Amino acid sequence: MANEVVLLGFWPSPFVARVKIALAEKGVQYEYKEEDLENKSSLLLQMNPIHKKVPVLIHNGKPLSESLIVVQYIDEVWKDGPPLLPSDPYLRSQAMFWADFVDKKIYPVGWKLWTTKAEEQDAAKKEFLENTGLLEEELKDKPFFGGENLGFVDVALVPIYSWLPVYEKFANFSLVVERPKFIEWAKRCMEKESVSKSLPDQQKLNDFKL
Ligand code: GS8
Repeated sequence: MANEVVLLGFWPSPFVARVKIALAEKGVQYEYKEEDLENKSSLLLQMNPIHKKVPVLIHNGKPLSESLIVVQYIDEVWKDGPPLLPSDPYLRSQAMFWADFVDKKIYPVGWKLWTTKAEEQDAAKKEFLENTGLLEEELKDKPFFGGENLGFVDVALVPIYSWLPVYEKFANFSLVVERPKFIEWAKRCMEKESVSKSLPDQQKLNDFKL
């Protein structure tokens, strides 16, 4: 079966970056289409009529959305590449737990660091440090959340790295100082071409305005 793969994306999106990393890890060729979220294409509206958000992966004409679900699908379809999720059911459930934690407790709190002020921002900063601390504990002494290799949780989390200078600037703190292990892990991920080529440029994001 021919593999026709199209990705609808938006360059600053960490959720789109997840899908790009997974496709790069598996060596999948695809066509990338940048969306204007102020003026969504009819293709996006047709392919993701429920949420109308990117990323959307279109595989042989069939659409998939919600980045973690898309990454899981890529892992299951392109079995030849390195696995992202463990095959053991318990370890698999734990990877999904932590990816869900990242969705609920990291990105939304990061968003608040950028978009709120005063007490609300201080509370977000405290929460962000607590939650990245929990992730450091979960990482333990492993190089990656996936163990020796990049895994599902790494793919879910590492796009936050591009946004850190924005968070640090707006909320006035330093993660290198507060969470050195987290930064070391992110830099380790960035040494992989599948990651560095998929993440939005930090400087470009720093200049980006909502
Ligand atoms: C989130 C996607 C999302 O927020 C996922 O794929 O994991 N849970 C989803 N996409 C944003 C761009 S990134 O901030 C989006 O498409 N927004 C358009 C809109 O809200 O209209």
